Amino acid sequence: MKIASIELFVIQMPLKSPFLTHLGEVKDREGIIVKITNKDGLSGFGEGVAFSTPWYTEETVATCLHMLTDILIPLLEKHPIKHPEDASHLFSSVRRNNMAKAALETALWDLYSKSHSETLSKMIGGTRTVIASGVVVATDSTAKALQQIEQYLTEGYQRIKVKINPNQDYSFLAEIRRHYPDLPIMADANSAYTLKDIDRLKALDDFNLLMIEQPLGHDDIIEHALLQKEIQTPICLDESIVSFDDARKAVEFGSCTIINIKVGRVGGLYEAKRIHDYCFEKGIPVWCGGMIEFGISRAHNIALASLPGFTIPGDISASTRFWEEDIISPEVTVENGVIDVPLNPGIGYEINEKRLQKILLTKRTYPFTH
Ligand code: OSB
Ligand code: MG
Repeated sequence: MKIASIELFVIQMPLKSPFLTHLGEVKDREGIIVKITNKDGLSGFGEGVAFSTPWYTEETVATCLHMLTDILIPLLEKHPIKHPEDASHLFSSVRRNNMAKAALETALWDLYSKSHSETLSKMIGGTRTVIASGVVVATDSTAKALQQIEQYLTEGYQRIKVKINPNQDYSFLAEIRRHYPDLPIMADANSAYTLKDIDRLKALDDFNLLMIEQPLGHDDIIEHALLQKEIQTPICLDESIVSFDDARKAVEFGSCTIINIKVGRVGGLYEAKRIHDYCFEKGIPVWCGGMIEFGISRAHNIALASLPGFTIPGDISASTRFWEEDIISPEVTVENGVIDVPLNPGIGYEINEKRLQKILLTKRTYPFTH
């Protein structure tokens, strides 16, 4: 892969409405767009999905910029690669910083697929032509949650995820269930509980949830295994799984029976696919998580979710879920609960340059000299 230059665009866009969890509120989404151009003039795109502050993982936009600029881009310039998988191996000499690694690695996958005139989906082994779409309701008001669910169901979403915490769980879910007895619902706690809350968590078995996501510590797999023995609701891990080995250990240990795979959290598409392949073999269902992302990461998620083991609708919603106008063209749309896997090479969407310019904060260019 003969790289001519790498460009980093730092962007910021307001959300249509704030995204609220017990950890805080996201109102404005800052992010990093990576553009890698090869000597033939083809460009691949990736997205750094870290937030402005380290509330979800330890990375931030600023740490990602540092890692990209001072460590990962120089590493890639020094060690030319033939395939995106080589980048994954190359970056393994750097501890963690998975979202920074994924931002580059995913751009390399897009570029590699485009240079082979192949869709990213096919390039990574995808088999689906459409993927099932789910959406997240993140508010602290039951009335607003019910309103949003109603709206999302009319837009065709197949599955609803709600955010829960000890101040918003049993009666909140009871009210939603009362209105929607048969709706596929899951609950994401983002580590809001400890094992002391075991009775609260047991009580949630009443609601026939598809799963409860990350109830305990963000880096725990031990206590989740103890909890899973006590509750009927399947446990799904999100934050705790940052590598293939984490996934393997969590499955072997009984810490979860479902895994949320996020490309950024695990350091790229190669690692995401390895986790998928392992889970597929073990019969562990997986689904694709979301990061309140812009269109580029959304497109990478669509390709990932086209792999055969993604049997549960993921947090992959339409561009309009968060944005007045996305940075890709066409935008991601949901029809009858599904998103079409694009047929054009690479991620299959064009960049909306005008929109990108409008929300641009800073841009840096790194020409490769050899
Ligand atoms: O825990 O899944 C999560 C968004 C930001 C950070 C963490 C999480 C989320 C979501 C997904 O819940 C939202 C989305 O992009 O649809
Ligand atoms: Mg989650």
